[in-house]
Amino acid sequence: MDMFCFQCQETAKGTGCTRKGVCGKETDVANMQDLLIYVCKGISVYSTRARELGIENSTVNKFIIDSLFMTITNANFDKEDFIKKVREGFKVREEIKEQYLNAAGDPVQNLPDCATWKAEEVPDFEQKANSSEVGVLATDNEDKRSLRELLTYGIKGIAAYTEHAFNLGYENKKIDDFIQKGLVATIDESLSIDDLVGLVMECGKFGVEAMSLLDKANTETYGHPEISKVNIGVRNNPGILISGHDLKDMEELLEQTRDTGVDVYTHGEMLPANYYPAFKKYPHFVGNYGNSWWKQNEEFEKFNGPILMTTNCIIPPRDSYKERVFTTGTVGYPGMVHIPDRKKGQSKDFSQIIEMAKKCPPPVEIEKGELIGGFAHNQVIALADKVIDAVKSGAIKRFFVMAGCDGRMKSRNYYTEFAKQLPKDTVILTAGCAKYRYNKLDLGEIGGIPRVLDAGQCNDSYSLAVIALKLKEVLGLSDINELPISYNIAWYEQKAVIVLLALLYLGVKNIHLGPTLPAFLSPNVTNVLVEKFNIGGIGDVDEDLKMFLG
Ligand code: SF4
Ligand code: SF3
Repeated sequence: MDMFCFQCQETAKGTGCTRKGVCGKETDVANMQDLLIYVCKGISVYSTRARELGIENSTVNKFIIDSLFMTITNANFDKEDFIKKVREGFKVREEIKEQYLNAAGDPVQNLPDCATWKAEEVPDFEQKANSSEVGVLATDNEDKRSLRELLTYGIKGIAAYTEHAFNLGYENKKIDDFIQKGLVATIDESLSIDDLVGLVMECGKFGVEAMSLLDKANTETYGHPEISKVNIGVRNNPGILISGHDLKDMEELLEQTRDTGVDVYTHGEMLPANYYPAFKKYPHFVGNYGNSWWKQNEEFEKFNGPILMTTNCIIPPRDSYKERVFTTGTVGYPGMVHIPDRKKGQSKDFSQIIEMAKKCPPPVEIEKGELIGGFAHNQVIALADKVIDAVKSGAIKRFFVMAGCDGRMKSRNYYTEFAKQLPKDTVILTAGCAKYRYNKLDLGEIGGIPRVLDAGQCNDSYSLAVIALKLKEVLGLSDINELPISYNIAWYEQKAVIVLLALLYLGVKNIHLGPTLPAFLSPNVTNVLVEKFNIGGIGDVDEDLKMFLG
C-alpha cells in the first residue's frame, strides 16, 4: 500500500485508494496532505491550550483553515504547495508555542509527536509522510478511525466555508476554536467512542454556524439571491470562465474585466453567482457555461478562453487546454499559473488572465437557452404565502431536498431518473453541484412555482434548512420531521459531509445518502447513524419512489 485515502465517494472499490487516487491524486501528494493534517494537529495542541489562557492567534486560525481546505478532494494536486505549507506550519507552531510558554510559564508535558516533529529536507518530509504514524491508518481500531475521520472531514467542510467567509471579512472565533479542538480530539487516546460520537454531533452544530456565517457574509456583501434567469448560451466576445465557490474572486474578476471587451461566464459551483444583485449589474457577465465539475475536460477545451479555478473541483487537465487554466486560493496543480493571494487592502491581480483572454477566440456554443435559480431563503420566504397555499391546497404534496454534490460515476444517473419520475405535485429543493443532474430537464411548475428550486452552492444547503424551519413555524408543527419534506442527498467530497452533519444536528431524520454510503463509516458507526437518525442509502428508482411516497 503506497497511500491510503477514503475521504470521498469515488474512493477505489468503495473501500480506499491505495496506489493512486481515482481523482488523479498521486501517492506522494496524498501522503503530503496527510502530513499537513498531522502538523495542523500539532499546532492545535498548542493553540487549544493557549486559548484556555486567553490567547487567540489569528495566524494560527487562518493557517489551519487554509491547510484543511487544501486537502479537500479536487482542490490541490501540487506536492510543492503541501511541502511549502508544512514548512510554514513549523513557523506557525513555533509562534503559538512561544506565546503559550510566555503565558503559562511551564512547557506542555507529554507532547505528541505531531507537536514536536520537524525536518528540513524534502526526503525527511517524504519519509515521515509515508510512515505509519501519519495518516488515516495510524488509528488501528476501526470504529475510532471511522469517527476520527468523520470528524476530520466534517471539520474540512467547516474550514472551507469559514475560509470563504474570512475572505469577505467575516469571522467567528468559536468556529476556529471548535476546528482546533476537533483536530486535537482525533489524537486523544482517552476519548471513548461515545465521546467521539458527541464531537461528531457538535461538528454538525458548527457546520450550521459556518454556513450561517458564510450566508451572512455573502448576502450582506452581494445582496440576497433573487429569482434569476441565467443565460447558458454564448456571445461573440472572448471570455473568461470562473469556477469554484469563491465569490470574492468573482467580484474582483468582474471589476477588473469591466470595459476590456472580455466577457465573464461561470462554471460548475459558480453558477449561483448569477443570482446575486451585486453581480447582475455587470453587462459583461454573460451567464453560465457548461455543467458540473467532472465535465470540465470537454467543456474547458471548447470554452477557448482562460479558466480561473477558485476552489474545488479541479481535475487533471488535458494538454489541449492546460495552459489556459489558472489557479488561486487553496487550489493548485503542477505547471499551472497560480494567482497569488490578495495583499491587505488590495485586490488579487487577474491582469495576466485578462490579457490571455483578449487573444483567445470566443467560446464555442454548447447549449442555448436559460436556467432559473435564486431560490435562497430570503427569496423563498418572500414567496411564503404562495408556497403555503400550494401546500395547504394539496397542489404541492411533497418537497424533495436533493442537495449535495455531483460526480462522474454512472450510478448517479439515478438522480436524473428520480427527478424525472417524481410525481408532478412534488418540488425539488436543491443546492450544490448535484443540481446539474436535473436542472436542465423540463419539469414544469406548480402554480407559477418551478419544480426545481435552486438555492445556490452546496453551502446554501443552509438556505434549505432555514426554509424548512420557516415552513415548520408557519404550519405550526412541533418537529421538523413532520414536514412534507424528504431528503435524498448526493455526496461526493467533504463539504457534503458537513452539510449532512448539519442536517443531523438540526434534527432531520430519514435522510437517504447516495450513490454509495461513505467508505469511512465502519459498520458500527453506520449502525449508530441508522439507530439515531434512520439514515439510509439509495436503491432502485421505482422502489425508492414508493418508499419515499409512502
Ligand atoms: Fe481516492 Fe477520493 Fe481520496 Fe482521491 S480524494 S484519493 S478519489 S478517496
Ligand atoms: Fe461540487 Fe466539487 Fe461537492 Fe460545492 S464542486 S458541491 S463536488
